[in-house]
Amino acid sequence: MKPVIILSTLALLVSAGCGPKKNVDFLKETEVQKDSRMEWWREARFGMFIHWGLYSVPAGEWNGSKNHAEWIRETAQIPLEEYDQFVSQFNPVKFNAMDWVRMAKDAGMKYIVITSKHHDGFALYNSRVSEFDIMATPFGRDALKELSTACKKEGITLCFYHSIMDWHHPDYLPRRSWEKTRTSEGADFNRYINYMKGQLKELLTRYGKLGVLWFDGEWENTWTEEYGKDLYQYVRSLQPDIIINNRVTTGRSGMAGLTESETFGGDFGTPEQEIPAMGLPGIDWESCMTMNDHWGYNKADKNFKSTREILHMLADIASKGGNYLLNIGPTSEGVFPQESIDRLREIGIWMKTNGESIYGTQASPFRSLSWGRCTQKNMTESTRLYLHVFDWPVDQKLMIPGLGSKPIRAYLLADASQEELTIVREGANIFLNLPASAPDAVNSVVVLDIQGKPEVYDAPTIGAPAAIFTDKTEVTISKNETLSDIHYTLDGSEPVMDSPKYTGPFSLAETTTVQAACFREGQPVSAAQTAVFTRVVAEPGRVLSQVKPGLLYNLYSGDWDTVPDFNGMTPKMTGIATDFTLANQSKDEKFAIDYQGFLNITEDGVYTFALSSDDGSLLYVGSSLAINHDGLHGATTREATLALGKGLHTLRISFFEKTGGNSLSLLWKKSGQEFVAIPTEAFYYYR
Ligand code: FHN
Repeated sequence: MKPVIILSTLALLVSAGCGPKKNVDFLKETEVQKDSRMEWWREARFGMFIHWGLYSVPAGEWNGSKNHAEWIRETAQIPLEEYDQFVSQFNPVKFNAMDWVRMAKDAGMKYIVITSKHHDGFALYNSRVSEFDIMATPFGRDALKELSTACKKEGITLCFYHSIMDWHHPDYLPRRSWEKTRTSEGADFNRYINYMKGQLKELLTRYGKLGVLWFDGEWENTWTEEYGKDLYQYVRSLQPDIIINNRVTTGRSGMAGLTESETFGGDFGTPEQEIPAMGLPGIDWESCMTMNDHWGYNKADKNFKSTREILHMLADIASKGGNYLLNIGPTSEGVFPQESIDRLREIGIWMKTNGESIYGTQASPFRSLSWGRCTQKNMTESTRLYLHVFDWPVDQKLMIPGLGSKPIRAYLLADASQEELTIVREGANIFLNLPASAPDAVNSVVVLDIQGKPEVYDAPTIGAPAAIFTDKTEVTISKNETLSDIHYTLDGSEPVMDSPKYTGPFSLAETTTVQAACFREGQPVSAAQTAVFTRVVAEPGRVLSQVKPGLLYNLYSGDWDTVPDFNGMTPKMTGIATDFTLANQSKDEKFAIDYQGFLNITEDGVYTFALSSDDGSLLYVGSSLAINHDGLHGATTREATLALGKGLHTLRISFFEKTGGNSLSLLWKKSGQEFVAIPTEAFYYYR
């Protein structure tokens, strides 16, 4: 039996030898110091996430349900003593750290973030402060020590994911809501923090120089920003150059993963399963994503992203200045799923030729490119643009819109001879003449060197509260530089220098096509932008007597992949709803709900609806299907804009949940206002 050391705070400080560095406030680091610390990470751009632990033993399946993974103790409500039995079953005899590290390296990944401890509390390494660790399994080897050795040999930076939330340690609070018999009597959260610091000290002093401490599980009400700042200082005191993500503290904005600028947010933001729509200049962030639909191994989950999708995401993320952390969930035998191995190999082939267009690059100088993405590198007297062409132009002419800079040369990155491509300027745009066939079927990179820093004139943005209006609307045209002037037309023709100069918002009372472009010194310097604003007649509302407040709902049980046809089906439950909480029962699975009634519009106008759901949903308003958000997906949103007259409009929301998390929400806004939940008093039904 290994002696388990219970560390008091004092003992903790003494046992750390030198103990945390005294009187160093790492929160007061200068920008120059942070830039130096972040340099390798900003250069790397691409890393491997690994979720591995006891949960790989059940492999996602429990009592007939097959959609679990690393959360299985929670989602299947497995009592502690039952879950602990996985310790005696965890024996990854095929584990080979060097195989894993070489697959990451050959895929072009520069760092590995592996779960030293996930929410279940199991330590994937030899911990002296816990018996709930890998040394208690038949495997009996320190996997992280072997990984550390392999990473050092292969020049891959080793990083640890460590969960603040711990479903196993007696001092962690809160307990799981369903753990009715597992008392929290005597639990001491501060003692848990010392325990967690004890494990972090082991990880930070016995596995060599680490790149990142990737915290997670920071969202429960026992964790605070002060605890987070203290933990940040503690970790940095043991490895001053280590990088720590924003989940060390409590400011993260959900899965969007970024922290409001005024609050402490660690060293980088952590969007999860998503990519910020636009680049975030000056902000370090990393999108972490699964390769299929689960972080931990799920043997039934064959929904793997294609290599094409992954490579496009890699280019998209890099073009926005972010890092891509792509996840692998190894099996209980200690091997990567074959689907993951295949994709890593294909990614590596692309990276071997094109890695230069990802590593150490900065965000694109263009707001958007119709044919792909752009990354850039500052050179001494010039800038190197990497044009990631997803859609090879049929006419072999690649248009770079609004680039005012003087081009120097262009060539295919895959062409070792760097044979120059001809460059032609046509007004605001530059065209590169390309060969007939693309060097890569997924993403062909064209290098364009330009003089100095990029001078880009994005097409102006033409905006109004909505694309439709019932009476009149106000149009605003904007741009993101101050060097040019905007000229526009209202008849759909291409604007020229003599077209009206934009001086401020203007009103429209009829359907109009607005075109606008930027001009400088008498010449067009940006592509033209077009927007159509349509005058419509609001769908009239009805006046009905005997309606009552709320929506009728029918709840059905079943296993679907899309919203079912409810005709002829017998509901399991019916009732009146004033909101959608019935669809937000995170532990329920395989059900559908059909809400029907009326929406009361008190004022003629243009309304935009935002329907969010996990899984699929349909929104009918009045006579039309307003939003089709059907299918299996995470909690995502779709919008629709409608012109509705005063009165009652038929309303129907049909929703289904297969397995995993589920949610449903319906927000609306009037033109020019913010989205809000539809007030319950706006719902009526008729029986
Ligand atoms: O709950 C975890 C989840 O299991 C997984 O580790 C992801 C990866 O970033 N993080 C949390 C969910 O946001």
